[in-house]
Amino acid sequence: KQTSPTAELINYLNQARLPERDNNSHKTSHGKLLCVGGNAGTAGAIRLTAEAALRTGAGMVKVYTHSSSILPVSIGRPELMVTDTNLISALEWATCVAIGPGLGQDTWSETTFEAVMQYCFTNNKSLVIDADALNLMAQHASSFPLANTVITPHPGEAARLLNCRASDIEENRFYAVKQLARSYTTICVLKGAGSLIADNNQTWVCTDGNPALAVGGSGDVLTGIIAALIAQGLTPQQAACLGVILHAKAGDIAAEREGERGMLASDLFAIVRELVN
Ligand code: NPW
Ligand code: AMP
Ligand code: MG
Repeated sequence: KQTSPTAELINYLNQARLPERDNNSHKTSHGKLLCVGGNAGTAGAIRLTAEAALRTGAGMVKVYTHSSSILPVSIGRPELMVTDTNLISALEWATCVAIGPGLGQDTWSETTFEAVMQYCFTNNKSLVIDADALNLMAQHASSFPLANTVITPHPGEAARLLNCRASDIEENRFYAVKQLARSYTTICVLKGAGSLIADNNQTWVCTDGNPALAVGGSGDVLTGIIAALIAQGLTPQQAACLGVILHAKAGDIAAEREGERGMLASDLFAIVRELVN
């Protein structure tokens, strides 16, 4: 009997399931996640990341965002803590950090990015790097030796990191993901149909997922899922693999129930919640 690539990935993950919840656990037992991003106009991106993290089981989620995004990030989701000040104390508080969704690339973005990268590398804090943080990283690569991190580029972002065209990435996906994992010493998720996950030694492929996921905000949700898994105690490698599967399977269930067209990234939340329980 032939096993599918995703089945192989799930087999590998047998040891990496989310731990049972201790009856005596409390909110901080399940991880404190800081999500950084959401510049003016793209508050929705970091809201999607933060809400996905709550639905994946993170105990507490705080968002550090642009002052103009405080209201759009918090409205209708009072469970989120939201701030535009005291970035360092928020970093000290967190067990894991996710940076990039809606971060933008202006002066505020640069200052925020540099402070987060500096703090996380000095203190070896777990970090998930996505979206505009990857674009900023492409401009600063050598100054930030990565460790304890997951990067989640789509082919456009991967092309910026490897200084080539997105079409080059698409033609050589296995080569590109290995190259990114090696040159940045990190776990790399190369997104797109048939997402790839690589560390320094191995590459996994996820054949679940479908074009329902090809919609704005979908990748921002994936970032929140992976970061919440790290916050709950999985290693970056386990979280990247399990997070990609959860996201893809949630997309498949959403498409099966209501079709591939018209799915919202936020439709994934309730399904992810079913899958993690
Ligand atoms: P083209 O032109 O299609 O051929 P960008 P972004 C190329 C935030 N968001 N998948 C593509 O090529 C994000 O978090 C905010 C995707 C194009 O040139 C970021 O912070 C939302 N792209 C910010 O917006 C919801 C592919 O890459 C370029 C590709 C910008 O992120 C939406 C696009 O990448 C969004 O998440 C592929 N398979 N292959 C919100 N609600 O606030 C090639 N490309 O320019 O980094 O734009 O991904 O939208
Ligand atoms: P982003 O471009 O950052 O919003 O990320 C898009 C997310 O949707 C990634 O997790 C992709 O792997 C996923 N995705 C996009 N298009 C497809 C597709 N055609 N099939 C499967 N997954 C997809
Ligand atoms: Mg994205």
